[in-house]
Amino acid sequence: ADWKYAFEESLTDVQGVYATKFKEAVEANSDHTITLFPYGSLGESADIMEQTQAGLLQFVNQSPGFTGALIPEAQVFFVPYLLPTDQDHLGRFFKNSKAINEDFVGLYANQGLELLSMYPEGEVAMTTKSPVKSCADLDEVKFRVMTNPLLVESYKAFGATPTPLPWGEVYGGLQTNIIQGQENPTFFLFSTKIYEVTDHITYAGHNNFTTALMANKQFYDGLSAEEQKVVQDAAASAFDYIVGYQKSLADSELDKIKEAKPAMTITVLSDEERACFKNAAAEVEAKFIEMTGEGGKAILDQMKADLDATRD
Ligand code: 6CS
Repeated sequence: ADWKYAFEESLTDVQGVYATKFKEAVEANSDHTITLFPYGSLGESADIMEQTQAGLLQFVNQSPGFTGALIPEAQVFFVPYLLPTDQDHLGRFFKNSKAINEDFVGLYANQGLELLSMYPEGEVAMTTKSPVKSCADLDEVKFRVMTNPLLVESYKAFGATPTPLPWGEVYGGLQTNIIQGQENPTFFLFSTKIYEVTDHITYAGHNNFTTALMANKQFYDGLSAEEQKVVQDAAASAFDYIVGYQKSLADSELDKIKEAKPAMTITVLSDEERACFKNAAAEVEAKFIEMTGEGGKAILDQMKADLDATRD
């Protein structure tokens, strides 16, 4: 059969490269084909999730930044400084974590979704119209975030005025000054030309962009054991590829931004300058537990244990 797979980025972005690897592996190992639907072809992130839950699509790549509204525990990815900036540690964590590979699989299943893979897309950077050296600089800044209640809490705790918006409104919103800042991994700042409508890039090390591939569960459960293995193996090989692929991507794409816009200021905050962002983490973590209760606390604790276990 021909299976439909939608994702939130272009074909040449990280999600598109992952999707291409997944498609190649499925097509090489079965007689099924996959049609890829990049960002925009079927609507926003929320639309492709709806279409997958309704069974119109078989696969969807959606980031917890959007899934957090559906699965509150998935908001855990927005507790600041929970994930390490070290790419090798991150790769080991996603591959081996019980929270990711068992606990979240159950939570997604409750929403009719078979979670196939969670993977990193790179350290998140803030891009703004005015320089950011501390939380105080975010005062009065309308800062776009993905539609995720905990991410709203994060940016409140950082001192900004969080504004949840779908991706399609971000470039125009910055252009017309409805918002004055947003965050995303470096490669995305280049590929979507967000550097054209912001003047400052700031790295606070507060997060790494996580995303997830899932299948409609009814569709997945209806596959033979052999087909399920093809799907799982394809997700695993795409995962292995993408972890290496995105490792040096932030550096190469930052160079392209510098070349495209020499006036762009790029700041890596010092430990001292990061203090207010780090202090906000405890407050956001408490909010997460308030929102998700015992179940959320259990997954947070499991993630911390998994992160410890995968350190060097
Ligand atoms: O900020 C966003 O909405 C988007 N950012 C990335 C890196 N991927 C997809 C998502 O829609």
